[in-house]
Amino acid sequence: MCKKYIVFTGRPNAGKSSIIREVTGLDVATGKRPGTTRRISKYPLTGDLFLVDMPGFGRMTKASKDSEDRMMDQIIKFLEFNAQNIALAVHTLDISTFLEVTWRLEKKGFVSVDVEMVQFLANTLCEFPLVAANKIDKADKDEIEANLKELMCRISNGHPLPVTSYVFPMSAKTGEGLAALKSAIHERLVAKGYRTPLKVR
Ligand SMILES: Nc1nc2c(ncn2[C@@H]2O[C@H](COP(=O)(O)OP(=O)(O)OP(=O)(O)O)[C@@H](O)[C@H]2O)c(=O)[nH]1
Ligand SMILES: [Mg+2]
Repeated sequence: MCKKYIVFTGRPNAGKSSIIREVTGLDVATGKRPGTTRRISKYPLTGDLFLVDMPGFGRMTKASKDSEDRMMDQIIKFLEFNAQNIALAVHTLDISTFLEVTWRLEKKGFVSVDVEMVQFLANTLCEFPLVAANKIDKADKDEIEANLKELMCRISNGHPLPVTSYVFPMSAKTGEGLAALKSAIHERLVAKGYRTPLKVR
């Protein structure tokens, strides 16, 4: 059997595991501190389909630079090696702090890790990933709107597709926007001929 994967990527603490719990019902570990998911964790769904909960990548307060680099390396290798067998990628980010974090990085001459990862996934998988713009409950509406606008502007850089249909503002905590993401995952899997494991209304 050739395994097929639904992968969730994102920085530490973005809410990957929380979204996986809500969307699939899988009992994956979540935690208040960054670095809860420590290895590439695969969970069987239906048939040959597996869900992959990735560790977070990017700066973590307690991790050494070496272990962060090693983790990023493992994630990149997994994605490149399995590109043909990735049924779907969902990149998760904390939209409530997106601009603040992005500006801080840009001042130092770096590109947002989230923007880089979305573009890396689009290039490696030859398909734009779904983007879960999580934690909308953590800032007011205007701030979230401004952050979403900047996110879309940055990730669509040179991309001809209308990214609005790929970005899902949501909160794993309140459940807002979760149904839209779940439907999009379901629809993409069905379109590719997978027997979908998700129960959508
Ligand atoms: N306010 C708020 N908190 C959230 C939301 N989603 C997740 N959290 C919280 O954020 C923290 C991190 O959630 P996880 O799901 O463990 O995040 P993760 O991306 O899997 O983190 P790592 O495994 O460390 O990479 C937990 O305390 C969650 O309860 C959200 O939409 N809103
Ligand atoms: Mg996790």
